[in-house]
Amino acid sequence: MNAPDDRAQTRSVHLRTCPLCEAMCGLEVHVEDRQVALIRGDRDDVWSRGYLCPKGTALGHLHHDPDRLTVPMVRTGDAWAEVSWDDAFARCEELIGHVLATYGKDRVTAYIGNPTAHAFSLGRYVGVLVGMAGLPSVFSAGTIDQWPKNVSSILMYGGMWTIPVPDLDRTDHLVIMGGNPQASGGSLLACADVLAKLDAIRARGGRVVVIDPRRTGTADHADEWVPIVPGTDAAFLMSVCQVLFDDGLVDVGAIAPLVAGLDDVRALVADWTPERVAATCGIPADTIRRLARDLATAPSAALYGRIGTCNQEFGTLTSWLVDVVNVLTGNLDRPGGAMFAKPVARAVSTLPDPGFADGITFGRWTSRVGDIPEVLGQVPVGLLAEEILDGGDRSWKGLFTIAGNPVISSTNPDRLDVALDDLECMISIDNYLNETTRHAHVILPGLSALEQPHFDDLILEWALRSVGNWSEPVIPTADRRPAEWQILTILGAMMLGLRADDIDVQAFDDAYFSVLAEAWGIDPAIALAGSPGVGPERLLDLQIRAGHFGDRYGDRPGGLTLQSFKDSPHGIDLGPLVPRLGEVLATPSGKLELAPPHITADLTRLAARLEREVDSLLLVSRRHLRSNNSWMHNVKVLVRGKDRCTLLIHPDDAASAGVVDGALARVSSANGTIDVAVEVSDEMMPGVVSLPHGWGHDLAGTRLAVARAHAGVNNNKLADPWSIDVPSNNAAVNGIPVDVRPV
Ligand SMILES: Nc1nc2c(c(=O)[nH]1)N[C@H]1C(S)=C(S)[C@@H](COP(=O)(O)OP(=O)(O)OC[C@H]3O[C@@H](n4cnc5c(=O)[nH]c(N)nc54)[C@H](O)[C@@H]3O)O[C@H]1N2
Ligand SMILES: Nc1nc2c(c(=O)[nH]1)N[C@H]1C(S)=C(S)[C@@H](COP(=O)(O)OP(=O)(O)OC[C@H]3O[C@@H](n4cnc5c(=O)[nH]c(N)nc54)[C@H](O)[C@@H]3O)O[C@H]1N2
Ligand code: SF4
Ligand SMILES: [Mo]
Repeated sequence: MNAPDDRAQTRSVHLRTCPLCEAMCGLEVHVEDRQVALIRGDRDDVWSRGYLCPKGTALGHLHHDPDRLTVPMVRTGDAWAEVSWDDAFARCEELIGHVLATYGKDRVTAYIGNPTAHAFSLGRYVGVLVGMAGLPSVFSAGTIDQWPKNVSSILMYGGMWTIPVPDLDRTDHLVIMGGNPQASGGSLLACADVLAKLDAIRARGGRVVVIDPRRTGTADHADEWVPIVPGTDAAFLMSVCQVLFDDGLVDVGAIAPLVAGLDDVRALVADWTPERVAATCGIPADTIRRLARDLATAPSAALYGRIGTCNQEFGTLTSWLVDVVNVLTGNLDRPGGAMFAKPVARAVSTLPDPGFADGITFGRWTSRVGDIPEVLGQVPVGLLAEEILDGGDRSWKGLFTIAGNPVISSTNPDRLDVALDDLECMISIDNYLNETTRHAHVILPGLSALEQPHFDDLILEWALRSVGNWSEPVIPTADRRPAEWQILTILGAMMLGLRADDIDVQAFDDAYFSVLAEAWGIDPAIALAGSPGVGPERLLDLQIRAGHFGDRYGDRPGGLTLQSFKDSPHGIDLGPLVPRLGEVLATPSGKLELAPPHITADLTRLAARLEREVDSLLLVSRRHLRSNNSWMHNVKVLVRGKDRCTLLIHPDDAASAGVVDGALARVSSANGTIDVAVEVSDEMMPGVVSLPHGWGHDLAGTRLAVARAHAGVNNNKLADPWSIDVPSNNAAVNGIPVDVRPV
């Protein structure tokens, strides 16, 4: 757009997709003299129609944050120096050269953080660093997030990102378990303004149910809130399936010829009656029966589970059962049910893993400490600290962190805080000197969101519609700083033993581009000739042209190219979800595997849970609309107002514990103790308390002035790093037994 408006000659208005969450809101960014003057929703955006949240308006504050790094930082002892890019890369070369010569590349790993999935250049190129460097394995925020869903998806459908999304626009009945889109904006469910969709379901006569230990802001938009004991969702869903079979309500519908394992499921759930699980889940048996029947008898229904169903003891079983229920009730792959998105561009991260060519296997190697079998190439993120400190002659000596802050976000934070100082080469690609990057030898900052183009990648795999939106940079960088894709390529090449001066970024990029073209069935020579340039923008052209709606470089005349999106500044909408299970299935059998043995084997562990008495309070996590994991607490407008890092507790529990609203409570688990302000509220079910994650900014040596003044406490100090969902290696940070008492 870039049209000057009438208020000031120097004011320009730019359209830009917000990269902060999966809602992908279209924004209008007003800029005056290189300063963001105003951000508001773009009412003509084909996807978000003007919707935005307070974080979207913070993009300007993030860009102008005086604490945001814009030049590389090199640490010597406790002293940081701002250096030139040449000097920073020279130091990286020295550090990498040292670990390679002394230990070899098998002692180098990476931690990949959440913004990677949202960033234009990071998301498309993080695999370049990992692949070129030949890292033996990596850690990521994924194992304290959605790994269980990745496991159930790859085993059921053949792709770890083949994740069905609830068709909010057409469903008659929606059940949300362990997700709070009022705060999160929706997750593994890309939709702008989920709450409006919930209101619309009810307005057209449908029903919305929220199953959560907390009566959330989302529950306020539902017909019914069903409190559940944390970590017992799988037991609940087993009994839902039992009712469906017992009542003769199972009808898989049109996908029946594609489904394998229905009889196995019938046998597995047979003795999971509602009466058997009711006390454990805290849900009466007749309520379970009613919820099951409602799902089966609604004209269409979708069951949706998110992080509360993943970051827990039985994450994989629950993630699997959510899909099983959608299948049994005939709601998988039909309008109004749970469907697979048809993205406008191919996602780099959905390429099949060559390691699974002969079938999907886990446990190909085990963790360097504790012998935990890998799952989808990762072991629990909480073990990173242990593997640095106690890995013996296999301990990690080199670490890249890429847009991640595990000292706050991961379990085992105190040990990690110590462990990172043991590294001989730690290089962070990050925009802040924070709790994690303060341990780095070098920090290489990326561009701010407003300095780079944007077009989502992975998130489009679970978007409610087939849409795409191209954003030009809003405030191009004044200096010639490398973008993150260049940084990743250079570091990858250094891991190959190349010297900074000898690295030909274009040549590596041509090679990467060609590999992807080939994988998507396009002749690399034709693609290279048809998409000139370099980097993620060129790659995006390939992703679009090789995709479902693309022109395939002339083979499909009239198909889309990147230029199509550049010509449509408010985005292109290619319609709602369409049934496409047959097209997405990539399992070895070619069928939807309804009862994967890797998952069902875990039912013995679940059965044992029914025998376990719980007599302490259980701690769960929560999010807030004005916060984003650990890294946006440095934005003044977002943290002002009342303290958000509080312990939510039911009035009865507060009375028994002797704690009062506003006063400090001491919360202890088997792993740690923190002191935190109490917020008494009947929005918590009795027996469960809640803390947000992402806080604890009081550590020395960071450059986060605002966050430090609103430090809060780190709830992950209470988590046990060895407490995991076994089939996925995902952290079980929901359902931690804690003791609460006055300070
Ligand atoms: N107890 C508990 N713990 C949790 C969770 C929970 O629910 N409960 N949730 C988990 C979840 S779902 C996640 S995803 C993880 C998040 O875990 P992380 O990804 O490790 O943490 P973030 O706070 O997202 O850290 C993001 C980092 O990226 C940097 N950054 C931001 N934007 C950019 C960019 O554009 N480029 C670069 N190079 N750097 C950037 C920030 O400065 C920050 O250092 O936390 C997990 N931890
Ligand atoms: N504003 C904001 N938006 C965000 C983020 C953020 O930090 N802030 N983070 C982003 C990221 S990285 C992610 S992964 C998504 C997550 O998106 P969501 O999954 O929507 O995350 P939450 O808002 O934490 O909601 C999780 C809910 O699970 C409930 N819960 C906890 N344990 C259990 C359990 O055992 N069973 C059940 N049924 N419920 C349980 C909690 O009470 C909470 O209401 O949000 C993304 N969006
Ligand atoms: S909901 Fe907020 S944070 Fe998420 S994309 Fe929209 S404006 Fe950005
Ligand atoms: Mo996440």
